Amino acid sequence: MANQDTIFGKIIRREIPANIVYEDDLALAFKDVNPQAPVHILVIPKKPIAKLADAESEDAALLGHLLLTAKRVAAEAGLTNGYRVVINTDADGGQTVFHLHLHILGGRPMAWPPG
Ligand code: DGP
Repeated sequence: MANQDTIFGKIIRREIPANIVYEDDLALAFKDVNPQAPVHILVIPKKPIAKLADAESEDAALLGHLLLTAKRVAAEAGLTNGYRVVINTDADGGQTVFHLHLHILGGRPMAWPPG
């Protein structure tokens, strides 16, 4: 599973379009095609880690970079009143695309607990 291609791999390679808001050597951020909040952006590693449960110790710096990228992207999106960062992991987590991604959700108050 870890190295299987997904729709997000195609977005990284520009094989399908996406509304990209940030990119560097390690990460890409783009607007979710099915937004669940006024701001809904996905942050993904370029490395094709399928899910959080597949991350290894060697990915520690990359995982930190993804969180800092989420912070940066949220600030650039103007989310000064806060936001939520979500990682859905595997079947019970509700993951549908098996390329690790962080959801940044903002622009409205978030409910708790999530569904
Ligand atoms: P998850 O359930 O955590 O695996 O969320 C996957 C998200 O990916 C979901 O919110 C919809 C989004 N998504 C799926 N396909 C595409 C696509 O082709 N383009 C974009 N921008 N987002 C997509």
